[in-house]
Amino acid sequence: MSQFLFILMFHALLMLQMLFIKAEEECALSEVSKLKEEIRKLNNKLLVGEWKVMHLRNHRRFKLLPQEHNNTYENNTGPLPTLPSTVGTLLVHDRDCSELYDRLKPGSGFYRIKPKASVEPFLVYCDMDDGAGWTVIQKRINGKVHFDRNWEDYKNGFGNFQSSRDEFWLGNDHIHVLLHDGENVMKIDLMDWKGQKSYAMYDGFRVSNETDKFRLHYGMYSGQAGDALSGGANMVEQWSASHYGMQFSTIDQDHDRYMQGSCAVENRGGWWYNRCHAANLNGRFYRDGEYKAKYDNGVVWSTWKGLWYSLRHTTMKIRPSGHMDNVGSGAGPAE
Ligand SMILES: [Ca+2]
Repeated sequence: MSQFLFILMFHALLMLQMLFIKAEEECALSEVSKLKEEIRKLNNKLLVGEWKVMHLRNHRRFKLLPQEHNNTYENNTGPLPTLPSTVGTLLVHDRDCSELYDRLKPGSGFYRIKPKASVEPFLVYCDMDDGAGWTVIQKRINGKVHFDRNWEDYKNGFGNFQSSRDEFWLGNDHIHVLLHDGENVMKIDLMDWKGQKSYAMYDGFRVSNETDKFRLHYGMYSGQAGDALSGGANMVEQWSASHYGMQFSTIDQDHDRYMQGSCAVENRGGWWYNRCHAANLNGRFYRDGEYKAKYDNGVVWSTWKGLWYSLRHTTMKIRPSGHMDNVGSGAGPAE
């Protein structure tokens, strides 16, 4: 009997031990699954973080520049920001390149500016070699960047912002905010394929906001290349090609006055098209000057070289009218 009891107790103990081990295993398994869930959440956070950094880079709200690249004053005055959270907190930001020029008189290069308190700082190329501080909004120099882009690209800006030979469109939102306050001048520097330079200037240059489709306004023309923005010399040309008061159009948003089609699609660029243009600085980059195509879709300033000549270099740059003391060298894009 006592032997039977002993066997029974032994089995009971064995059962208890097994139950205990099973409970421990279950406990460990739930711990493991909890840990796995934590890892999954952290992985998600990491992915979201990476996506945010990529998004910020793409929209140039901050930019990592190589250390050896020393033509920005930020490199000379302190460490480069490496995280988006440092933007706007560590550095002094000027409203535009003219304010930076007045404050520090640095050389031409890329700098962060902050035109308005409510706007995140963004990177611009400052042309400091043509009288004073010009904020460059467009540059064509080698045809490496395609300009037949959609509305979002033209709104946010595209191209490269690292070397003086980089091509870009600063972005309609940025251009609008740069021009929101006071009177501004726009200077357009042009160069043909023989190295000949010319320029056009407009005072009272304004671009409305996205609600009004970035509509273009400007005042008096001056310069050497002719008033192509107003459509040329005669009334018929002006009726069809003046860019004054036009809304911005891109390949996916047609706000032009050409009822039969889309000027942006025909002319391969985003611009203030009418029916369609006498100036098409965001057009297709042809490498030989004179070109043949179905449409006059080159990089065109018609009052200087005609509709069938595509320019080699173009720069569009702006600054407040108050900085007019030493302007109009006609030097063109700095090389
Ligand atoms: Ca149309």
